[in-house]
Amino acid sequence: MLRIAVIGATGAVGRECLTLLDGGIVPAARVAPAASARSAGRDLASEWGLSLPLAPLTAVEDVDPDAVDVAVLCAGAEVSRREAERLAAAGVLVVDNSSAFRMRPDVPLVVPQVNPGALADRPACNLVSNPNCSTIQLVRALHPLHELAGLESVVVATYQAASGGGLRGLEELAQGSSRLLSAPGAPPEEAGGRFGQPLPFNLVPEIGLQDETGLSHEERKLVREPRKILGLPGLRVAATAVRVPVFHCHSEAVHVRLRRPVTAEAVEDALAATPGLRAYRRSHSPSYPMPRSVFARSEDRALVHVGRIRVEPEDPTAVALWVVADNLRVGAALNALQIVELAAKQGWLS
Ligand code: 2RA
Repeated sequence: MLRIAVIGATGAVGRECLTLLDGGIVPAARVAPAASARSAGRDLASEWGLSLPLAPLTAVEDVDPDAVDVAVLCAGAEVSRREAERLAAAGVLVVDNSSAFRMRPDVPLVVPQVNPGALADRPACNLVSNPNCSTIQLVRALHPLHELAGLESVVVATYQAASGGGLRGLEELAQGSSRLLSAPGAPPEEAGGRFGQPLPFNLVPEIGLQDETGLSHEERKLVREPRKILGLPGLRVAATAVRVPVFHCHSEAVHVRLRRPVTAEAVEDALAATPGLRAYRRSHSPSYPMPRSVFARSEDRALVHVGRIRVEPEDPTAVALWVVADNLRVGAALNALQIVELAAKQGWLS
């Protein structure tokens, strides 16, 4: 049984981790939640009705590496940069949710359903990076297509929920929406806030700052991370990431060019045969998932949902998909804990 620290426990992803651990996803002897010093001492088990063996919440800086086998970091890149290497150097396996180490060559970037081999051995640096939420659902949909007919190129447009901006993002969408509905004639809100622009009844085609090429931070992740996870350094990826006024679940319109021709039936069968995916065949009604339908049931929040499956009649190497997943669960907490589960199965975790 493992001793697991969840750092950033009071945030949206951290709370998701505790909920999953409470459900027994990883047999944990002891779970030590940590967050900012102002939250220290909170009894999250009674606050949130959890039954797992939960230690009292401590400040991140006070996490004792000798009392922990694994640390799951869900507190943002700044905390990760400050704490991850301290804990890793002391022998703790660190699973980091931030973008801090993802592209470091010596740090495995892992989606257990796609590249489990990346964890065949314990990384010498004791660091494992959890990919970005929109990357995880994308590669889990792309992988069966790559197995079926080889990936040539990908074009993806994402429609990302407010929960990607954490508890503050959810609050800003809720409060801003009710304000707008109660005063429709009010002047438009100023730019700024969690998403840089007002989100209620709006679309914000910029998630993170743009670089000199015009690519946003989120789009750079969508271009670079799949190449590392799929082991396809030359994979061409074009991405547009949009924040949408949806509370939970990211959606993605994906257009793929394959190396070999396929039929829609073969694509549906490949997706349907993939563990952890739910394929919506063209004969289904509806033949597509939606954020609210995915978030409505707990078992669906653990799956990647793929619908609107199309093969271009005049080009059977061109496939289109609509992919929806819970970004806090599939796209963060669940993948991170599945990494812990995989590491434990490999036998090199104490
Ligand atoms: C977002 N993927 O959706 C980013 C970070 N969670 O905001």
